[in-house]
Amino acid sequence: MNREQMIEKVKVEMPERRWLHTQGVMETAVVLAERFGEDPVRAELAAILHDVSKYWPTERMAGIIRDKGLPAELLLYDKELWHAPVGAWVAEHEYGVTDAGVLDAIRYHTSGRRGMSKLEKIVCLADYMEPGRDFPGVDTIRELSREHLDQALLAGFNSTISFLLEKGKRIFPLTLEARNCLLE
Ligand code: DGI
Ligand code: FE
Ligand code: FE
Ligand code: FE
Repeated sequence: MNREQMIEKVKVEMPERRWLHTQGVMETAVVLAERFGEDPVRAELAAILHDVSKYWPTERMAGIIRDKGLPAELLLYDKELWHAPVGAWVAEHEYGVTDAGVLDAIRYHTSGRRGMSKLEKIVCLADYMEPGRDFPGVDTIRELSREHLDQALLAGFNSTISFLLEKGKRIFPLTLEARNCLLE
């Protein structure tokens, strides 16, 4: 499947506003890739597909997690986390993506993980700071991203963890590990 075909297929999976977000992540990921020395084509590909299953019914995502051998532990944490690993599965099996690094960038774009690759960091950070995002601290993240990939991403994880604490929600272990790893 070529880029244009992928875009047409992804667009109809989501409402207009989420497609606008996806375009923002695509543009931002390309800029960050050029800035920090990653392949912009791979960064854009991961960005196109990163939220592909975001609007799937919960049961459809849970079905993929159960039936395709994704980590069952996910089912114990916030449903918001599920679309990332499910998206990686969909990218591979419905869009024919074979680049394991791109699949991992999709898989870990929400949670992060210990020892993230540069591509994973770029997609996760682009998701935090694309132009349509507006949350307390986003401008600090954008500012940090001019020079410091890790510090910008750390600020992103800090903001997510604070948000989850405030809401009294569970925190997925990979997010804590991703943050701790950036502080090592
Ligand atoms: O899909 P997006 O909205 O573009 O962004 P995302 O994939 O980063 O999803 C973020 C949502 O996931 C946000 O509302 C917080 C929620 N979430 C729930 N539990 C966790 C979590 N995010 C992280 N990183 N870690 C969690 O444990
Ligand atoms: Fe997402
Ligand atoms: Fe994210
Ligand atoms: Fe996103």
